[in-house]
Amino acid sequence: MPQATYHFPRGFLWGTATSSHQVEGNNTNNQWWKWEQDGHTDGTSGLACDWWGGRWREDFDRAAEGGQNAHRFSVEWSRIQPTPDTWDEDALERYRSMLRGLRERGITPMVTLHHFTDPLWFYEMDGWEHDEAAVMFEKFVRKTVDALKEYCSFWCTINEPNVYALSGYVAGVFPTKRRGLNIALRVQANMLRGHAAAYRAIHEIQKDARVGYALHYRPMVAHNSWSPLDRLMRNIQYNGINMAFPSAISTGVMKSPMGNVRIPEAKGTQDYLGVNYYSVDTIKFDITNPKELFGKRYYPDDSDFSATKFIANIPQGIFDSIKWAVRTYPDLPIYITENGVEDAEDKMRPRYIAQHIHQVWRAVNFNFPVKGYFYWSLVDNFEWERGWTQRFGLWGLDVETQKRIKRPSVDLYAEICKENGLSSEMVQKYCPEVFEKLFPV
Ligand code: IFM
Repeated sequence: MPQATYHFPRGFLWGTATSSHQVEGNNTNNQWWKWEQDGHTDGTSGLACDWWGGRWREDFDRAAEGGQNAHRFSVEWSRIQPTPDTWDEDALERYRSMLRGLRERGITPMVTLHHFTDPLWFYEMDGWEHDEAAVMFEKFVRKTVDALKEYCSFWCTINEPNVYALSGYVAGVFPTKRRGLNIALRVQANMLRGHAAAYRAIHEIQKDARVGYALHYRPMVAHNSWSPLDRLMRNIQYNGINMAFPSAISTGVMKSPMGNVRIPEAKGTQDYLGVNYYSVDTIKFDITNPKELFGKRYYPDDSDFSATKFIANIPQGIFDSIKWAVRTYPDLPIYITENGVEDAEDKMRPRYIAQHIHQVWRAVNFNFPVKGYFYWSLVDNFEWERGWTQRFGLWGLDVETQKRIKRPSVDLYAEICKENGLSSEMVQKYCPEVFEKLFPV
């Protein structure tokens, strides 16, 4: 049996990612809380992981003991700016303690400034549809970055703007008052303006800041590669889902199948690209699905499915995503800002982690500038419209008692982080079923 270790370059960041609403608890002043109370989600966030009550300390201990040297978390706009004209200095102080807490544990923080949640006052003003949305966001960003800059210089302006816009204004599963493709387009355009304004504001405040955003990137293949209709649908879906932000940051024009929007100020506004990768979609022409522009996205029946079939384990997709990023932005540092799987019983997670990290290693060995990997997530957290039905944590969470439950993946990921690599022994121990794939003779 071959013995080997796939090592990563010195200084590689190994971390986990979380977001405020999903872990803090009692985020009563944002639009998601209202959406939950109005019955749109599978359960409510409630106390979540009780980070606002102080349990971030024990979870950061877990991250540090697990050898992680980075953590990505988000700050909650609705806590920091509870009304348009007030700031909550205590909330900012709380985030400062969390950042200090990470630093004291030897963990480099990446702070996300917008991760799906908006203050209720902003939502009531129609949120990102509003003409002044970017200006309002920039005001919040300036205040927050100024308050936190002592402890953080690694910023992610907006998480998955494509998912935010499409899950809300097209699919209707995220909070919105209205729906429509034209509104989704407007919302993404305003988010881009907000991102660009934030990028410049952060650099004004902090010269050495590294600023980017996190793109949910979905590689896609046509159901039948010989079918012109499947290929057409694949291209429409691919461009509609993936390309709004990347096109505008490359050229200053946001391209989408629904139309192009000139946003010249967005050009060049990233110091790194954050890639959130989970799976690959297959696309087929479907005359009965006008809502998704006549395309149907699915996973093939013989996929290696996660517990609720939300994710198909397709490790090659993370390599392809990185390759796409390198071709689109040569030389730009890339961080895998999210990658993970929902798996309450931890049956698939060990192989999902090992296989994806193996593909990241392949990318690094092509000299692609991948600088870090953040597993989603450190501990089970509130999974938006799917509530608590999906468990992405390395650590499990008993929502009733707040007890953390150790899963085997905790130890696997800790061994990877501490070794700065993935070894044949680890794979043999935690996921022998993929040993021959990862270490062929
Ligand atoms: O939990 C989410 C996260 O908030 C954004 N990216 C995908 C994750 C898993 O669904």
